[in-house]
Amino acid sequence: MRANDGTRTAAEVLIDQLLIHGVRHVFCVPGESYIAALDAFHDRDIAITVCRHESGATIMAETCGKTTGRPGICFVTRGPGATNAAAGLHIAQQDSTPLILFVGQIAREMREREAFQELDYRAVFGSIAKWATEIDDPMRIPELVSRAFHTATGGRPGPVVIALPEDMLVERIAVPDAPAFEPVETWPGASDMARLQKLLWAAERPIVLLGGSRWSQAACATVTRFAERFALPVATTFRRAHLFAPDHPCYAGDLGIGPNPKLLARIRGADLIVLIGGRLGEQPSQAYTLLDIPAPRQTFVHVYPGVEELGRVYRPHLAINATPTAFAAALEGIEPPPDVPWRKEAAGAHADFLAWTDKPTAVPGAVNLGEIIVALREKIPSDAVICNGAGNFSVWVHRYARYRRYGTQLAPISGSMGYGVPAAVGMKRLDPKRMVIAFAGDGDFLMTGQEFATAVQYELPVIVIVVDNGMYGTIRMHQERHYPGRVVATGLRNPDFAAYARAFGGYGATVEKTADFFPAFEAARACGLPAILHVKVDPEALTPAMSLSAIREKALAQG
Ligand SMILES: Cc1ncc(C[n+]2csc(CCOP(=O)(O)OP(=O)(O)O)c2C)c(N)n1
Ligand SMILES: [Mg+2]
Repeated sequence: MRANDGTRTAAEVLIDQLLIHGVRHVFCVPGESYIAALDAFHDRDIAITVCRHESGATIMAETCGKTTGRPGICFVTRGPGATNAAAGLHIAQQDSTPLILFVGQIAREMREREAFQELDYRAVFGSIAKWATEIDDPMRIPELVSRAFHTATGGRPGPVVIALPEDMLVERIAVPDAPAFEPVETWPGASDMARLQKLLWAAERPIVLLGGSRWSQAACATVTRFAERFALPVATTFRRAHLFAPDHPCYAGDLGIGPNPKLLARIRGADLIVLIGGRLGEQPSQAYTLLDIPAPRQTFVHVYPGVEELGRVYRPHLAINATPTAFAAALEGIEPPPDVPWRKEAAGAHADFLAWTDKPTAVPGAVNLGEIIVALREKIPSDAVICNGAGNFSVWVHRYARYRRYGTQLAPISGSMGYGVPAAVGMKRLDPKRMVIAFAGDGDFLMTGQEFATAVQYELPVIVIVVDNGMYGTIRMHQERHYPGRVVATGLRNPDFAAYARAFGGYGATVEKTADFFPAFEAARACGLPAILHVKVDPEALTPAMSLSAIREKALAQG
């Protein structure tokens, strides 16, 4: 509140800037270092979600950024709060998600003495954040917060860190607010689009790859129209499957971990690749083996919102510095050749995708995760959000789940375990009407599973499916491949996850065979509580294609 003399505390000025920039949700773990900022939330119309760990809080904020395209906001305390938050910051960096992390900081007069929990945030987060700063002069809060919103969302989005000295936050100041920010769109030039049309007219086997952030429902719809008009096969890159409808006859599949070999062959055999929005990092590029570096054999068109990425690894024949949203709109202005020579390619690519994903493979044990996920397709609404963390269980999720709309997939491009539960909680907090499901491994779940308490606290009925194989399966798989039979530090002795759910005040059920899954799922859905379904899978079922023993035997046979 402004006093009669027109002053507010610096903390109030700060929170007013958030309101002006459109913030409606904030995620935090409280700390005495920013108690004045917490107080300023008291009379302001922003929903605060108090979390159990800063990694959960930053992941929830990251989810907010991923879903809305506007910075997710997180507040944590100095030192240990900030280092705990590093998990979410790194995800925001690798996933190109706008995020602003506010960190309480020691009082200005104590700096450089290594006061209690003192850290130099510029130094600590300098290589993770797009920008890390500290606000010394409260009069500059409107300027620096405005810059943070522009920096987090501009070009390739990412995280910004702002440290707030606690004595600065309580100063009283009279300062005008900044105007609301708008994310900056970068538009392709007319000559870019003319060159793209020319390349398409000269192509025989083109393919489109979609990835990255800065998309929207409208941009996805426009790219779909483009694919239809040009009869182009369209694949999505690692954990960005929600950018193109899986049932569409142009959809060629997911270029992630363990992709369809036919999709890889199709990309290798293409003569024109149009990559829109993505970076083609280590996972989609199959450890940088898919395209030649620096000069791909195929004609390579790269459309990307951040200019520094264009030519960083792959030298494009045509580089277009544009946001996917702006580029998609410009696609309406180009025309397909009179007779599309590759017309049959899209249908073939889609048939390959269906053959790869329609029916689950057989796996050892009484639970077939593939069968569960395939059956789930028809049981959940088309706008249901499917979240997951990292681990081999996610290979089934990415292969068999159907992400039917933009924004229905929340998964860490960074491969950060522990993502699924806080992502689901953050998403449900943002949009309580949507069904939100999280898949987690047994290892993955316990990295951030305590945020289940946050789901209970805010009455958010997410459904968490814990896929328990009693091990850090991915690492065991690598062990069996490289050091067959030599098992070190990958076994896990797990709790009863259903009882864990009940202890928190949620719903819990154990699933020991495939047929038991749906009754448990329906009961979870009906009870209206946050739920955990503890799905016990056979450790032999290590991948959809190969059992644990088969991986070991193959490695032993190869010597
Ligand atoms: C935060 C984090 N720590 C460690 C890893 C390395 N890592 C990748 S997958 C994995 C095992 C995952 O185990 P689990 O969640 O049980 O899934 P599973 O592979 O068994 O299906 C580990 C340890 C990681 N990706 N992220
Ligand atoms: Mg596991």
